[in-house]
Amino acid sequence: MNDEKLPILLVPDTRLRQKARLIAPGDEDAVRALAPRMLATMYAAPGIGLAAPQVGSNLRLIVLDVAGKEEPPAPMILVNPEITAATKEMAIREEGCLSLPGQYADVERPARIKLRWQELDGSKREMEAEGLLGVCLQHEIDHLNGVLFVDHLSALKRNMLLRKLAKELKAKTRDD
Ligand code: K2U
Ligand code: ZN
Repeated sequence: MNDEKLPILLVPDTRLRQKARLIAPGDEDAVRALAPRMLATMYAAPGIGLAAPQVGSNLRLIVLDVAGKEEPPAPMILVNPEITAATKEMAIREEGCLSLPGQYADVERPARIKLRWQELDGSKREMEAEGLLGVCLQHEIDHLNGVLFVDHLSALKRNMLLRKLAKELKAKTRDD
């Protein structure tokens, strides 16, 4: 029950463009019910990250697991994650998004970030992140602010990618 998968919203669903709200005292039960389901949804996609808005929740909650296939799973649940610092140095990596299936593009982001968040029990945590973890965290926190990876592309590239996605989703619904 608790780890029943959830449907992942696809662009252009407007709920992907809303700013999620801070998790506050009283949200504990909702978060404890949602987090395992987000992890189950992420692993089934498969993905290495997922943000609550992608499953229709406006809570500032993200889950991720960047452990490789050979390593044991290392799931993380981050409540109210916040980037507190970012290097001027940038890094480019090809990104995808479970809400824009089949679309990929190179995205430039700060190479290293400082992050703070809360655990489910409310304890405050801080860490530095770079590489795939750093990109995944920035990608997921973007989702909490209604920002998608295509927003970091030139207008030309963004429009090409969104047109291609719309065409593919239309063809898919026609085939279904
Ligand atoms: O938020 C999401 O849509 C899940 C994203 C997270 C992500 C995007 C780009 C770079 C890192 C993480 C992905 O769809 S998860 C799929 C994936 C798997 C391995 C490497 C990159 C992306
Ligand atoms: Zn995404």
